[in-house]
Parts: sequence; structure tokens; C-alpha cells
Amino acid sequence: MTHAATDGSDTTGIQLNEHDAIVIVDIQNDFLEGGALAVQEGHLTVPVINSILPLFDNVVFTRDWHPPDHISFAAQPTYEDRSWPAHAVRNTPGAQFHKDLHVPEHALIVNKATLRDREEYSGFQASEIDLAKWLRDRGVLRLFIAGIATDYCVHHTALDGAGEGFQVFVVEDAVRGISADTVAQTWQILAAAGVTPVLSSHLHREPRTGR
Ligand code: VGL
Ligand code: ZN
Repeated sequence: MTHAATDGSDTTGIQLNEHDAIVIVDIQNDFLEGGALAVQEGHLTVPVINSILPLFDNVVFTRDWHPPDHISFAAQPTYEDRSWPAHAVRNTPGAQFHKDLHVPEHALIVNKATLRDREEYSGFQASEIDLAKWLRDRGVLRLFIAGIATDYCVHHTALDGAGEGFQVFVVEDAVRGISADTVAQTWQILAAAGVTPVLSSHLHREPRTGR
């Protein structure tokens, strides 16, 4: 007997339970095709996210919710120095979630970078809520991160989650990034922080009976 499966089935599957949470990062129109700060293929994350959402009891969506004069906005943005074209301005169409994204009733929505002079790539930095406490209060131990952009808001959310003591996974096929270089750096930094990449097809859940 070998340990490797011969039929192509994975040996690295993860059984999800009530101590898991999914954090979906910034699936907002401005980060998608046609948006002010569009991430290539960003929309391809949406069906993957929708397919794994029902596996989780604890669901968090973050969104950039900038004031119109946010410090990260520049008329001539360079991206490299983390200046950006104006994007995800609160209460505008660009800040709305993608129309096909399923946002369940019970989900927590975390607005971030809501103050003019503070950048907040991570939901854990959000001024309006202590996300780590919210998760701990619900008994969450493991976090699964999906969304955009891999190299900025996903990166910092995963890193902060690990720093808060959660076991963190990034769902590889449910994230997209802005640039190949910074995405490659991100995977290295996350690996060094103990964050594990996982595929959506590796996530499983026992059928739940009338809880
Ligand atoms: C993001 C750049 C600026 C992101 C947000 O969602 O990754 N990137 N603001
Ligand atoms: Zn932003």
C-alpha cells in the first residue's frame, strides 16, 4: 500500500467544521473588469467563492469603503508606491459587490479604509470593528481567505489573521492579483508566515444534520 491515491483523488483534503470561517476580500466592481482598479480575471473568483460559501458557518466579507478624498488616491498613480486611481468610494457603484456574488443574510460585512488618512488593506485593521475578536467570540480557529487582490488586501488579511493566531489558508483558485511579481512575493511571505495555499476542490464538509 502506498499513501498516494492512484485515482487522482486528493490526499490533502480538508474537512471543514464550525470552527472555520471564510473571509472574502473586496469582490467590488472597481476591482473587476471595467472598474477603476481592475484586477485581471478578478471575476473568475466569483463562481469559485459562491461554490464554497455554503461550506462555512462563519462568513465575512470585507470591502474597501473609501471617502472620496482618501490618501491612497492620486491623479498620477504609480501603483508601486501604493498610490492608486480613485476606487471603491463608499456608496458608489464601484464599491458595490459583484452582482453575482452570493452574500448570505448571516454574513458580516467589514468596511475598511473608511477614514481619509488611514490605509487599511486588511479587514483586521478596520476601524469600525475588531474582526479578530468577532471571530474568536464565535469560536473560529481556522480562516480561509479568498478574493482580490492577492498581492494587497488578500496578502495583508492573511498575514494579520496569522498574526492574530488563526490557522490561515488562502484559496488559490479563488484569488487574483494585480501584478505577477508582487503576487510571487506574496506567496513567499505568506508561506514564511505559516499560511497555506489550498484549492477549493480540497475543501469538504460533512453533511450537517439539524443543528
Ligand atoms: C486593494 C489596492 C488599493 C485591494 C485595495 O483590494 O487589494 N488594492 N485598495
Ligand atoms: Zn483601496
